[in-house]
Amino acid sequence: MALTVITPVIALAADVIEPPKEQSIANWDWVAILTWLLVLLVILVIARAFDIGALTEKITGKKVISWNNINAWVAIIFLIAGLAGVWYELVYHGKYLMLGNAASAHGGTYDSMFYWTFGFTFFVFVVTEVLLFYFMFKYRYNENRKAHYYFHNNKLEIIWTIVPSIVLTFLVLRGFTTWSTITGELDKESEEIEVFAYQFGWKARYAGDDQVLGYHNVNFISGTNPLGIAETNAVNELVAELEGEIDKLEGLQESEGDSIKAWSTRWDRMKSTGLFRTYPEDFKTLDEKVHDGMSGAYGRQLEKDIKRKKTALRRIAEYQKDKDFFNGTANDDKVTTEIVLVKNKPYVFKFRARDVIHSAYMPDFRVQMNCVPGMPTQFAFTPTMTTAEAREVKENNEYDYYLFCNKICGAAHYNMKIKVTVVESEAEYNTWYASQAPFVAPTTAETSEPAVEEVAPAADSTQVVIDNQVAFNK
Ligand SMILES: [Cu+2]
Repeated sequence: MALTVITPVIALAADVIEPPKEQSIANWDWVAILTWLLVLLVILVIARAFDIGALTEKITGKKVISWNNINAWVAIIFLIAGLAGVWYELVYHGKYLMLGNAASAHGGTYDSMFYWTFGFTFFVFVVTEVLLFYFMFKYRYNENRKAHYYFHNNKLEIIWTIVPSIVLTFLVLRGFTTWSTITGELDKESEEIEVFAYQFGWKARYAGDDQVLGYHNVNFISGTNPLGIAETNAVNELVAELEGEIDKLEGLQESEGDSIKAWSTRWDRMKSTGLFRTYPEDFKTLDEKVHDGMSGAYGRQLEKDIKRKKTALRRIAEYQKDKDFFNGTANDDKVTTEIVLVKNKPYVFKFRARDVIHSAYMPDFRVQMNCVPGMPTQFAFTPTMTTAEAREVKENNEYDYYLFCNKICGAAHYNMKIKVTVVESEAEYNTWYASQAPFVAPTTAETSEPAVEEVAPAADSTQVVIDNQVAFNK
């Protein structure tokens, strides 16, 4: 009886976790449907039996249904059904809980810690559940038995305080030592890779031939320099851009009165000619402009924007004074949209975030670290399994390692990932690495002859633009 109920319930639970493929009537699972109908029938028969029992009680005045016994047996059925559900979940969905073979040097210790914790808690879970339901069954109401009032027992108190304390101390100490080993002393050979999180994506930065990651600052972030790298040209470009924007905003500020007057005139015209009915959207926008202009909100916004941009300029200027900050180490850095690692080589990932807290999560390597704006974090590890080996183990030719975001950081959080590839040899890595462009293209002196010719006309045309600009300004 119990199994008839459990099987469809478990099947349903499995469907919720793994929705079945679309079905047509032809491939409906008739066995499942019949099982459900049978369950329904059994429930109806039981309900009917209770009705009859209640009626008999009424007529004869004798007790027919013992609710205490029924509740006691329901407890046992619940226990069996629950444990069967746990067993089913472990067998059929356990693979979603387990992460598969660890692909990093520290992964084994990490996993063993997980198994110990899971083993202990699972054992306690089963024992307490069995006792809970068994006692419900055994000590159900019995009119021939008097309840025993049991107030306190020091021995029991001591046992159930000390035993969990010892177990928890063991688990916590083990966690602490493991974490200390994983995050402890850095391998001197470790290669640094910066991982930059933003809504919604990741970028990686390799240190370049000089093996040194250049400085960075949040104030340097621009369209062409998303990581805010301290590189002279990029920052100068940003300064010019900001100055241009300030000029434009100040221009708008100067003509503020004229603008408001022009908007009002247009507003009046649209209203009087009835055009506001033909173009309701345009009129709505215009109406808002007039409103903001009259109330002073427009002027205040301009002032605020100018102030913000000037603050940015001032901050950048502070950093520009520090020559060491722009020491050129950033020039050969490579910003990539993929991470490539060499097997058995130690790495240290330096995490940064631009906007909100993200979390870098590489399940295969058993790595997770928060990426906090303004607070650099790091995680060092050594990959021990190449992507090709992982594909073999998982029997999946398309399997890839990924670094995911594991902190719900906004609407497109689910899509925030960057591919991580582990290659066997340094040579394979070098091929990929050479294909990635450095932040600053090598100067003409470093490149071959034809490149110089290509660059030359560009310089001329820039000069033409500047000449025109000068002529225009005159
Ligand atoms: Cu995120």
